[in-house]
Amino acid sequence: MWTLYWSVTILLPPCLLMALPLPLLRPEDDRLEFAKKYLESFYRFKPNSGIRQRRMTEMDTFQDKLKEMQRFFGLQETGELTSCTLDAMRKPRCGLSDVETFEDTVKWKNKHLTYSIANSSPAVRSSKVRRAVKKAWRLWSNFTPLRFLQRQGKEADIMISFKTGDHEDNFAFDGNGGILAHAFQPGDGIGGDVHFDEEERWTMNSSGINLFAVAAHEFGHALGLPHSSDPGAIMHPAYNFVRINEFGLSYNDVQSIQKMYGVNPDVRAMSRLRLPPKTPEKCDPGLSFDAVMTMQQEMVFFKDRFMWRTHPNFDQVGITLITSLWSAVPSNIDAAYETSENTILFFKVLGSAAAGCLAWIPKGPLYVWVSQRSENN
Ligand SMILES: [Ca+2]
Ligand SMILES: [Ca+2]
Ligand SMILES: [Zn+2]
Ligand SMILES: [Zn+2]
Repeated sequence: MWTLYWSVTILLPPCLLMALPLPLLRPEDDRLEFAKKYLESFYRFKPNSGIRQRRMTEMDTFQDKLKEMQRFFGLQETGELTSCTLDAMRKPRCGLSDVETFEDTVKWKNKHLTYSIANSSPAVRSSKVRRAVKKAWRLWSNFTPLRFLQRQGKEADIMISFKTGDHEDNFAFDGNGGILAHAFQPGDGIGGDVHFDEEERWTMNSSGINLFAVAAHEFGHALGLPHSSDPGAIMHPAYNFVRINEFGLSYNDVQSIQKMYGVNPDVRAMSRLRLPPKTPEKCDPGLSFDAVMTMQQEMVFFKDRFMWRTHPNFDQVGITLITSLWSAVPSNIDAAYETSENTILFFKVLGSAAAGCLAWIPKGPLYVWVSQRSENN
């Protein structure tokens, strides 16, 4: 089946080669099968199916690919299928590969691009889709000379649509969860087009899958950007939308898009924008931390919405979002502490703006967020 699909994709123009058919991830797959399919889909892992003698080689490659994935997601590069790794793999995400190289030259020649919204999903009204799409384009036009104009009908550079299952682009959707959307690099025809999985629970808030957040990411691909391993970037492949007031292009996104298209010539508009947040770097001599705690054998360092986890057995320290482990914990915490009952307390000084929490206890001048440490975290 894999070979058959290959024979189809090689007929496509080079800009579409990223749209390789993906093996569908299914919840009933066992852990190893699931991980193999994930790495096949997003890290170009090629299993040697059915050849027992090659099993060792396959597992070596599997381990290498697993490490590559772990590095990309800021996890400890164990090469083993830890529960953290599986959790990261099970997160809803973009359907494009994380190792696909995008050519800088594959970009739009025009600065004025047109888009058309072909349909809506049963979960959201079309007026809301229009609003989310417009807002997502604005994120990119704010920092670049690109301008986006909505058109009716099929005569547009970027066709936006909701699709289900196999929709004849070799890039089938997988129902609720898993892959949320995909997009094609700039070009003629299907180039630049954006497809959303119609079966997701699309919302305009943080209760399901936020359409604006996914659109913003996919539009980055439609403009020619690849995935970023920076967990703070919109171009990070995993869905991690939590708070709408913190959602915007990161420094990394802005740098990448301006490298391709230049800066917004409207200096006044640019000056009104908030500076895109930079993801902290662990070797920055000016770096300070919001909080530090021990968690079993690990030390966890917190800064803004990010954290680093150090383990005595691993030299490499990756950066991840705090919300990738504790979705309810806000940014810029003031202290964190693991109690003896496997409970972690997060403290934040009262008066700081924070929306949503798992359970908070007003305690004197502090809010305390309580989180249960799950097994193997
Ligand atoms: Ca899906
Ligand atoms: Ca197109
Ligand atoms: Zn993507
Ligand atoms: Zn598609």
